[in-house]
Amino acid sequence: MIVDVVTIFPQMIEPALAEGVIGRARTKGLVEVKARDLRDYTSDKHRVVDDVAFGGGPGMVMKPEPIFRAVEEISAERGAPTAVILMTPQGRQFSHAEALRFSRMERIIVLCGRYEGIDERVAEALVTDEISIGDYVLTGGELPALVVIDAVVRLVPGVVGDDQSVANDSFVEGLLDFPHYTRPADFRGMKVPDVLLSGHHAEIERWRREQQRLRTEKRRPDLVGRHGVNKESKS
Ligand code: JAH
Repeated sequence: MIVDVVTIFPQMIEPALAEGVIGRARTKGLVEVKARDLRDYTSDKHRVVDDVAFGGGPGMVMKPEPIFRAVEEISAERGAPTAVILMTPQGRQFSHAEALRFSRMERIIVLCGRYEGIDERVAEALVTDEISIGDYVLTGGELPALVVIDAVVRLVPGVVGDDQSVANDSFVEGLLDFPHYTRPADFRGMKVPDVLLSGHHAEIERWRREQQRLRTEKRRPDLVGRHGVNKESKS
């Protein structure tokens, strides 16, 4: 998979994706991530990427020309992308299902905005998916882009070593995860539940599933009954 990220702050993207599971996936050649400086696609001496808003009002708007040129040049270099994703609070909410869909694509381009907004013609003519990561406003699309890329790339086959752990992700099953414990069995008087020390695998599985149900009901009632897997089926 190839991910091209268009941003005026490539240094926010590159180092964040050099570590851990995603960093290893890149060195293994499972995925290529390249941060592209939007200013490299300007044609004026001052490499200007923004301008005043038609109709007035505070704040600057990102100019369409550099963004169009960036997407066109990247497409010419790589081949046409399957998705051109714009990070914006106006987008639909990102989800595990959406991550899975993007993870099956050969090439994606992620556009990061800054300022008060992006010229609407970018969304109209260039963008296939407008994506939000939640109902809050940030100072730009770079952090949301990192969130999306992390969630997508870990679903590319081979990136996460144990595909059992991907299959068991909360939100795949539609349930929150169960509580985890490691040694010591007694930490400052706080005991690990006996069942986990029992060695009874069937009982442990039953306990974990029950914990998942209780947690999901209590913390995320909105998830209950959404995926179908979480009610009666599967124990
Ligand atoms: C803010 C451009 N849903 C999170 C999110 C995504 C993008 C932005 N903010 C929040 C943003 C300013 C300029 C994008």
